[in-house]
This record gives sequence, C-alpha cells and structure tokens, in this order.
Amino acid sequence: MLRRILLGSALILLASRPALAEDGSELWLRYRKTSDPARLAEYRATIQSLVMHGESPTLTVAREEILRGLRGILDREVTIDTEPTRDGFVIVGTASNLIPSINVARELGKVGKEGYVIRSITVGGRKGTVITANTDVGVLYGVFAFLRELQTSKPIRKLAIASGPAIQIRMLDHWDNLDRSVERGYAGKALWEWSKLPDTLSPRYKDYARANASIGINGASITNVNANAKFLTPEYLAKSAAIANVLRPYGIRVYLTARFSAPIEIGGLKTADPLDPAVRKWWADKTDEVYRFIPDFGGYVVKANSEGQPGPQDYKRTHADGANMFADALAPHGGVVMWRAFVYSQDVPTDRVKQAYDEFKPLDGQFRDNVMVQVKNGPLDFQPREPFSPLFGAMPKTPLMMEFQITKEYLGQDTHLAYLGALFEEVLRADTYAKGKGSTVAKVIDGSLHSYKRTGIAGVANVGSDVNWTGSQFNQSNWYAFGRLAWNPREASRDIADDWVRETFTNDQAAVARIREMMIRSREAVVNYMTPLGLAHIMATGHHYGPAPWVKLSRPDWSPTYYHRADSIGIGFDRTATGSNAVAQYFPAVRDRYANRKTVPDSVLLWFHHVGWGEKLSSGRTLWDELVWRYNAGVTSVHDMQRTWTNVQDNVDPERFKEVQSFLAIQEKEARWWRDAALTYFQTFSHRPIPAAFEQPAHPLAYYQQLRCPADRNKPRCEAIP
Ligand code: GCW
Repeated sequence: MLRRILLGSALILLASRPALAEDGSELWLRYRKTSDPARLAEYRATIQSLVMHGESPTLTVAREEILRGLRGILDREVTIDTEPTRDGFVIVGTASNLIPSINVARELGKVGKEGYVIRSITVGGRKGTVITANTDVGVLYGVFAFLRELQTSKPIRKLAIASGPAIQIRMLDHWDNLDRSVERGYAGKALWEWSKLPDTLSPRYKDYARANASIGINGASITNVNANAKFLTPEYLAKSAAIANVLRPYGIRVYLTARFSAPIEIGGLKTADPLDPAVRKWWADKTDEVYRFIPDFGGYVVKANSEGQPGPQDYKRTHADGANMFADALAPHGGVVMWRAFVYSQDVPTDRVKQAYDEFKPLDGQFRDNVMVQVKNGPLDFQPREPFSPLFGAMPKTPLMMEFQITKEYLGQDTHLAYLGALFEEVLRADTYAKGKGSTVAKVIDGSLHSYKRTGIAGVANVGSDVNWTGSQFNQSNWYAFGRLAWNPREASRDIADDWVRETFTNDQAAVARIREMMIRSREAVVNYMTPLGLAHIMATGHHYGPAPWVKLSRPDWSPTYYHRADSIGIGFDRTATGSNAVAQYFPAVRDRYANRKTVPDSVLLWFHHVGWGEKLSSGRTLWDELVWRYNAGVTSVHDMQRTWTNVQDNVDPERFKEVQSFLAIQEKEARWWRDAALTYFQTFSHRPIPAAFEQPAHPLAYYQQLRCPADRNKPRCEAIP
C-alpha cells in the first residue's frame, strides 16, 4: 500500500516537472546523454578522468566546456585528476601543459597556431586520450572537436585527429544597428543590447561565443556595414569593448564598421578626403583610441561608395586611396581593413554585374598589405544561385576575402528551409582557371593559389534575439555550415549536414540520413521555385521576400525586368559578346564554357543567355516547358521535404518537430505562390500553355500582382496565398 502511494506521488512529481524545453536555444551544443547503450558504455570506459593543467581565461572556458559536455553526454561526473594514473584519462592542454612522456610534437608541427591534435595514447601502461594544441585557443577548438565526436556518436577508442584551419580570419559580419534592428535580419532584434551595455552583459553573449568557437569562428564584426559613425564615439567603444571582453577567451576578435564620413560627422572636420592630412590624422588618432578600448581589435570593415554610402570617390579618390588610409591607421596595431567590393551605380552605364570587377581589378597591387578586399560570392547579390564572382582569381596581388550571406535575404529568410552548405560548397569548388585547371575559388580564398599572406572569409550573420537564435531551427545549420567550411573549405557539405543533424536532432541512422538528404536538396528546391535556370533578382522590391518579376523601377539595376529581360522572343540576360559581355571577365576556359550555348550549364543558362521560348534544352524540352518543369520540381521538392519530416516525427522532440512542420507548410504555400506568380507572368510573353500534366495556377496574374508580403516577420504574412 505504502509502495503504491509512494509510486503514485513519484508519478505525479514526474508529470508536474516541466519537460526540458526543446526550443532550439542550445543550438548544436545540446550534450544529451548518448542514446546508443553500447556507445555509452564505450564512452564511459574511455572517459573517466580529466587531467588539465595550465591557467588562462581560454583554458578556463575550455575546462568549463569539456566538463559541461561530458556531464551531459556521459550522464555522470568525471573525476578530476592531476596525473593520468588510471585508464580512461583525458589529458587536455598545450604541449607545455602536458607531461613530458606525451610526445605529439610532430603532429602539432602540422596544425598551425589554432589547430589541434586529438589522439588515443598510452601513458605508463594507462590508456587515455590527449587533446592538445600549440595555443590555448587550439586547445579550446580541440575540446569542441572531441565533444563533436561524442555528440555524433563516433567510436573514440582509436582517435587520431589532427586539424588546423585553412583560412586565417573566419568571421561573422553582423548588420546590426544602434536601435537593435538588424538589416536583413530575420531572427528578432540584434543580440547586442546597446542601451544596457557596457554595464549589463546578456548571458547570450557567452553562448554566442561558445557556438562560434565550437565551429572555429574567430572574428565578429558587430555593427552594420551601412555604418553609423556613433559606434566610434567613446561611449559606444566602451560598449563594444565589453562585448570584446566576453568573446576574447573564446578566441574571437571584434571588428567594427567604419563610416567613411565619420571625421565630418563626429570629428568636426570639413572633409573626409582620404588624402587630406587632417583626415588621416583623425583616423590614426581614432584608431589608437579604439585600441585603447579593445587591445586586440581586429580592424575595420568598410562599405564605401556603395548604395549611397560615403567613400573616397566623393573626393575623386580611388578605393585604394580610401582603403590605404585605414590601413595606415591600423598598421601600427596589427589590424586589417576589409574593404568591400560590393559596388555598383546606376550612373555607370554597364551591366551591374560587371561593375565590381571593372572597379577593383585595375587596383590590384595598389593596396597596402593589411588591406583585404571582401568580395561577395557572386557578382550580383546573394541570389539563390549565381555564378562565382569573376574577381576570384583576378587579383593575385590583393588578398580577397569571401563574403557569404548566411541570413537568407533572397532564399525565403526565416521560414523557408534552405541548407546553404550546398551553396557555399558549390562556390568554393568552382574552378576559376586563373592558373589552369584546379584553380578553385577555395584556393583563392585560402591563399594557396596566389600565396596571399592574409586570408579570410566572412558570413553575414543570421543570429538575433530569437530563442532559437536564427529565426528557424534549420537556419542554425547555415551558421554551422559556414563555420565548418571556413575552417576547411574542402569539406563536403553533406558530411557537415550529417554532423549537424546528429548534434542537433538525433543519432538515429535512418533519421539522420533522411534529414541530411532533405537538407542537401533544399537549396536546389528554392532555386527551382524562385529563380530556375539562372534567373535572378525577381524578388519583390525592398524586402526581397516574395515574387515580383513584373516590377520595373526607375532604377533599372534594382528592377526584376532588367534582370530577366523576358520578351516575345525569349528570356534571359545576354552577357555574351552580343550583349553586355560580362562573360569576358572570366578566364578563357570559363568564359568559353559559359558563352557557348552548347556548353553553358542549364543552372546558369539565363544568367548568360537570352534564350528563345521554343529553343530545345539538353532535357529535350523547350525552354518554356523546362521553366514550367523546374518551377514545378521546386514545389514537388517541398512536398518531399514535408513527407520526409513527417517520417522522422518519432526521432525529433515534439516542440521542434511542430515548428519545422509549420514552417514547411508556409514554404509549400509560398513555393506554389512563387511558381504561379512567375509562370503566369512569363506566360504573357511566351504565350505558351502550361502543359496539362502540371497543376494550373489557381489565379490570374493580376491576383499575384496585388499580393503584398511584408518584410517584417511580426506583421501578418501573405495569408491570402492559396
Ligand atoms: O544584399 C544587399 C542588401 C542590403 C545590404 C547590401 C550590402 C547592408 O539588400 O541590405 O546592405 O546588400 O551588402 O551592402
């Protein structure tokens, strides 16, 4: 009887204890108990004690992290030892903190300053594991890598891992404003609580740092490139310094965006001319001041003479004059300036996609050696698909950084599931032929092609104040994939997705495979239902969310009609010699492949060619039929994604399952909206029917043209979409 009463109350207790909220806030650092019993037994036998010497802020957080991770994964505490005196020791530290009998000098010689070595070893007859590196931050990265092995349920009895980053600067660019709005942010407000800083530090700063360090990110530009000079005032430098203090132990340096006209706006000068001595002195003094606040400040990110931002051309100076001014101010402190190549102007009569190359290529060799030129992955603007920017490979004397956009401005933003690992990989593996076959974009970025002394890669951040950090559960995977590829640009996006799914959702083999394959195909799905066959920039004006291929603005370079050029003959932008000849900016092998209708891949066909509606493509279908086919394939892919997700229901917690499911429902509706809006519009030119085998658009064109979809996710969406 007593037993029954006790049992009963235990049950009540259990039922009333709130379940651990699976809201996505833990990202991929969930550290849940290993689910496979055999694996758990292996881990418990192999990891019994922690031996960790050495003191530093970075080693402290490394210790904190490994204990936290092991506690969760093993579901028990590990013993802290001073010596590896029992089987199952894990010894962690830089070589100088280890014991002399562990010799890993040879491996450490290969992994560089930030790399790590994880190896199964025997010391004095005791079996254990060593996690070591040349620096403290390398140790931290090693700890995260070890925890990843455990979280992904890998065997750990015979570890022999050695890894170092291929790229030096691996950073996130936040487009965060002073009022906590985020340009192109779809995850709530900015992380940085400017009004409460520097006195109050949100605990999220530290979790942000942990997440970044876990994937090797070592820089954060914390302010918008559409910059506000106020960020450079002492009041705000103190706030940035407070953030830098939290990020520092995690190996992350802070960068700031510099508004070119700051000397006028906050310095009281009459000019911002980069060759004016007073202006140069102002920046030198300002930079000294920044370093007094943030001694390891990384440098400036600058958007100049782009989309209305001030810049050196306002004073008839070149981008090199502008960049070099900052470089000179930063050089005494070891900082770098990241000068963005995202420039175009409606006053320049050429094709917008040619302008960055035309502007920057002639400047190769004119930049100081602490200038890096930051180039978007494609020549236009973060579209679902673009060919790689022709600048990659074209500036052998100037270190070019890659700029990817993790926040999916043009790929469905918060709600649509699109795994960008596939996009990043496609660009990194693209062959520029700058020095013959095999001259991939990755080799430009990692410096190996042109022996750049500095190397870097930036991702426009998708994080914000939302509980799940990124606006959706799956958007987390894009942050993750960016970091992993920044560390190793040759890694397969499929493997990265596999790890992410295991760390984030489940280690169940079948479920992992299903979710991973869904992710791999998701980006192409978006390409198909938004901009198939090399179409681009046919999104609605301003917010860039829904379709609006019919829009014609007074600025052609912002107009969808400028980009698709549909007419009674066909569709597409002729960028060959008979058109804008943008294709000539590529090295001959690439140029010839793209310029030739017989060899250009369908994926970029309409980017380079104006193609007749009735022309036959490689599929045997006419262009029009192919367009219809692709738009429908996009919708079908979303149906497949919905089915896949339903199939993994048992492997995913109900909270996140539901959230993803409801977003997929939005995506399905909106994929059809995209398809029907685009096809009914393009049909006004092609005058061809949508083959009967396909679902016919539910409404006439006029209906789609009057739909409005607000950019703000908190406002009602396009509810009327069928
Ligand atoms: O993609 C476009 C965006 C702008 C952005 C700009 C840029 C920060 O629509 O919002 O401004 O690119 O990269 O500078």
